[in-house]
Amino acid sequence: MSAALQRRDVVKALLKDRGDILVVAGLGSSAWDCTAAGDHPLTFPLWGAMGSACMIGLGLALAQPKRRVLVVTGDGEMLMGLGSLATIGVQRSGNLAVVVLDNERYGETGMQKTHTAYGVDLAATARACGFVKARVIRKGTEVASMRSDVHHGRGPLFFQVKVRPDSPPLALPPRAGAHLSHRFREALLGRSAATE
Ligand SMILES: Cc1ncc(C[n+]2csc(CCOP(=O)(O)OP(=O)(O)O)c2C)c(N)n1
Repeated sequence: MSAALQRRDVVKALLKDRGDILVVAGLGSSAWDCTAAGDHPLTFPLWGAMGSACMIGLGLALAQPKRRVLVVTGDGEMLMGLGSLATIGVQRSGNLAVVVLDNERYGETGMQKTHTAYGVDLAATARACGFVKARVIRKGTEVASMRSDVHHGRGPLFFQVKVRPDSPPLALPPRAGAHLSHRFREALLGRSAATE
């Protein structure tokens, strides 16, 4: 395990000056990381639905082609929805980026090793599925160009960021699903459209 990056630093850098980008946060640690960077109405954190972060992101990207969409999720969550990479590759959504915070563990449930700890290469999988760029990020010096790609580059983009298997303090987003989806719709569509 050669991970040197700290997950909170990576997510904070990704979401700095985030503009109007739409963010889907995978369940557990990735959602806490996004909240620690600043709770935001245009962040939709999953409290469950393991394996569906990328598909929610793809749905948003297709429905909102003028907006950029970022999925921030864990390697366990990504592994559970691996087939979504093939669908994104087929759809070729230019406005979609996926960032996997790869601690090689199922952090929330006791730090059991995931398949990436045994060599499964998520970036290579994304590349084989047709993502236009798919890279493993290991160094702090690579984070700025990843951020630039996420905010400005043509997708679909995939970054597998090797992070330390640590557990920073909890930073919980609002819990109620109805509230989260309503505030997201209102921030995206405006008050009247959101209630239609
Ligand atoms: C379908 C389903 N299976 C199992 C769980 C239990 N669970 C919640 S979080 C989690 C681990 C998530 O691991 P990962 O995505 O790698 O996140 P991290 O290590 O960053 O916490 C698991 C297994 C769940 N919520 N849903």
